[in-house]
Formats: sequence, C-alpha cells, structure tokens
Amino acid sequence: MQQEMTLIRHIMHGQSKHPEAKGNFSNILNQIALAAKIIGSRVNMAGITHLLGLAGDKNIHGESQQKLDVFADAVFYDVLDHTGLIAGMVSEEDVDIKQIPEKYDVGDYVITYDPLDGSSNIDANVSIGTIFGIFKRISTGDRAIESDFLQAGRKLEGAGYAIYGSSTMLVYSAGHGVHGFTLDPAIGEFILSHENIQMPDKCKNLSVNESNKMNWDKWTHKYVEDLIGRNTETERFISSRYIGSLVADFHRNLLKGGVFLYPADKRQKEGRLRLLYEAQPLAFLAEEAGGKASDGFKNILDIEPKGLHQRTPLIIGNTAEVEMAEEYVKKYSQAQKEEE
Ligand code: P6P
Repeated sequence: MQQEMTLIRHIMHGQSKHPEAKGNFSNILNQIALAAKIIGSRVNMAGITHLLGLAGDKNIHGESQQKLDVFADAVFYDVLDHTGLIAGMVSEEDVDIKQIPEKYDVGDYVITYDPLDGSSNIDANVSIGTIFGIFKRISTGDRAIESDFLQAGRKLEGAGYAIYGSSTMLVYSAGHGVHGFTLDPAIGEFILSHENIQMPDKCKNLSVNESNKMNWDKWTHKYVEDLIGRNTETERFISSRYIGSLVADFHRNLLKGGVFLYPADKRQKEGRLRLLYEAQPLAFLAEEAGGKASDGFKNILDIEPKGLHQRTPLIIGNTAEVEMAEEYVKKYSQAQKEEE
C-alpha cells in the first residue's frame, strides 16, 4: 500500500534536512494543523451549531466580529499557548500582544495570525481561511515585545494558511517550497495533495474589487484596463475572479495563475489589508512558489513594519504582473501628482 504522506511525516522529513533543528518548528506546525481541524469542523457546521452571525463586539479595526472570528481566535491561541514554544502572538482580533499565561514556559517563536480571514462571507458559505506567520523572537525577556513582531517578512521562519472550502486544506512553507495538504475527515489527517506548488506562468485571473473604481489612482485604472485589454473578441486570456475572501482568491491564483490587488485609493489611503498577518505570510508563500508581492513601490517582504496592525496596499501573484503594477505606479503616480 502506498504510504500516505501525512503533514506530520512531511514536516519531520523537512526537519531531517536540518540536523540542528530541535523539532520546535515542526511541533508548532503540528499544533496549527490541529487548530485548522477544529476551526474547519466548526466552520463546516456553523449553520447548525448557532456559530453563525455577529458576536456583538467589534475588533480593533471597528469591524463587527463574527462568532466564528472569536471562536477561531481562541482556538488558535489555545493550541499554542501551553507548548513552551511561543513567546507571544499577534492576532487581528486583539489590539495588544497576546502573552503566554505565566503558568506556561515561554519559547523562542512568535506568531502572527488572522484567525478567520474573509469572515464577512461566513453566513454565505463562501470559502474563508486562517493565515499565519512564524518568526524567531528577537527579545530575550520573559514575554514577547513589539519588536519581536515588527520584523520584515524576509525574516519569517515559515508561513501558511488553512482554507475552509469544498475541502479543508493546509498550505505552508518553511522556506523549502510551498506544500498543500488536504484533510481526510475519515482519518482526521492532512494528506499531501499539492507538493511543491509553483505558480503557473500565465496570469489567468485578475482579482480586484471594481466597486472601488471611483476612488482608484490613475495607475490602477490603466493597469486593470490594460490587463483586460489582453483579451480579444475571440479569445479570453484573463478573467475577472474576485471572491472577497483573500485566502480563497490567493489560493486560486496560486494554483491557476493570477494577480490579486487591493491598492491604496482615495478612501483607503493605506490600503485595506494588514501587513503582519495577511500580506507578509502570503507574500512569503507567493515568492516560494515563484510569484511576488508588492505594495506598488517595494517588495512586501522588504517592508519594515511600524505597527502591529498597520495596513498596506497589496499586489500579489504572477511576478510579471506584479512588476507591471510597480512600473504603472512609477509611470502614472508622477503624472497624477502634477495634475493634482
Ligand atoms: P472588500 C475580508 O474582510 C478581507 O479582509 C479580505 O479577505 C478580502 O480580500 C477583503 O477584505 C475584501 O474587501 O472591500 O473587497 O470587501
């Protein structure tokens, strides 16, 4: 019988390439996989377990929290806080660093995570996901401090996401390729289904919320127009695909080729998406898969964060189309400034 490559086996195999590894990173990934199973099982049953709807509070960004947001946030923290591997965590759902309870040991890693990205889609049964990044801490005290989290994405030890869709998948990279695992609910194991994912060369999908058009900068208008302009009366080379759930849009573009953009505009001058627990982890994966991510001016992985919850414009996907966006920003921003 062909031995199934489970996530645990794959991680241990990856770890065996690093004799110095103490297995701590592997243990963190295993715990994140446990969180993905628990969250995924509740997402799939949300309609019947009264976990749908609003939790009645707002998160630090003033966005209404869904019950599942709060649940996912707690699950992700609970599977990691007692492991002795983590010094602290930053979540979209909490303004401050989530420290480790005093009764537990503090470890060498810090985690950034968006417990349930796309949660506004939960009630419509649209795919949503959990995004995470793993850094080595910088500080040495008995608790994590801001500087542990305000690291450029290039310093990530690993990153990934779970996507709760027609199947529950875990996609991660520890810097040696991007690998996707599909949950077999019958045995409760993540099985390797997408080894060493490489983004296809052709940019087949354009993911942007065109309802923001009236607030776009000049470069964004031209960029979208020229991408769609690749199509002819007889052939469609690029299609518009926008789910409004970053993990789902990214996952599709990672597998099929495409570019996702949520640019800065007149209404959202810093962009909408968060640098630490949305853009950085996905940029890490994109680059490992042969793609790229930019804020229009520089690679997302080179940005030195200034705040735990800072937003960033995001263009992510096929390298050629991301670099095309950077050229358009350069070319049209100057012209726009002169017009203003
Ligand atoms: P808009 C979901 O709330 C989210 O953070 C991302 O998952 C998604 O890409 C984006 O916001 C959608 O924003 O303005 O298009 O609804």
